[in-house]
Amino acid sequence: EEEIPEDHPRYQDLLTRHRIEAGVEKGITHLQGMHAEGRGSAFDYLLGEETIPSADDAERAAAAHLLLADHPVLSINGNVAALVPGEMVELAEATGADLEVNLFNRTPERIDAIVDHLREHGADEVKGLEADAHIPNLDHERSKVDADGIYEADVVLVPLEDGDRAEALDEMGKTEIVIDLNPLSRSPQVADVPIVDNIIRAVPNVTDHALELAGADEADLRTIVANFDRERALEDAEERIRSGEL
Ligand code: PTJ
Repeated sequence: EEEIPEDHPRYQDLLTRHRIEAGVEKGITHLQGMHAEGRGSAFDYLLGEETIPSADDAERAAAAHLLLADHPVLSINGNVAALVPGEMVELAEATGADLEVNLFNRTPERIDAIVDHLREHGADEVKGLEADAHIPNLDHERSKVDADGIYEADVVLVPLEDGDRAEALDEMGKTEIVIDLNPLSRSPQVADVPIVDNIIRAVPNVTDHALELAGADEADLRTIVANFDRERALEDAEERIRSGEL
């Protein structure tokens, strides 16, 4: 990371790419994670590589949902662990959420490597090792979750999630917060709160909102949740991408 000069015009993008490569080398990130990163990077370029106002609204609504939840869980996959491990730990602390490693391409080796990596970044307890429950309507390996984690959570944050799993979680009746740079992908389309922003910017911003809202009344948090318009958030992002205005 030291080798990239900070004033390079594509600094953040290069840093992101480098972190994904390091994640693959460390056994944390799946090779498919590099393709996912490439797609994300293209959408971020079209968005102007900044948090658009409707994404900031979504990030505030996400913070309110997490603070209102009885049992919020933040899901971690190989890309999330490589890109924002410490930031996810901070968000969990700010909102009282649990962290759960939940992989699309599940192997015991990657689960262990990611749990260790999160612990190195300050996590205390990390769920995902038990895998003693299943998300209904998904094939066996891809449905594994912890019974006292994602399975019983009322609010879940699933960044860079696969569309089938996002749909299945939605069908379970969970309040779903998705971070995904592609507003047309199925996961943000089924989310209660679609955050169309780079996870690198999104997670610290959700944490900032959560810290700012920590002392707010329940009624105020409920107002933030009720006023958030998911359709508009998706339309705004798509318009921005199609406009070609950078
Ligand atoms: O670690 P695993 O085994 O759980 O696998 C994780 C990946 C991401 C490989 C897996 O879930 C996958 O293949 O996902 P997809 O279907 O490629 O979807 C990833 C989505 O995340 C795409 O819509 C990308 O545009 C988006 N994306 C990629 N990088 C970022 C991003 N969104 C926000 N921030 C990013 N940095």
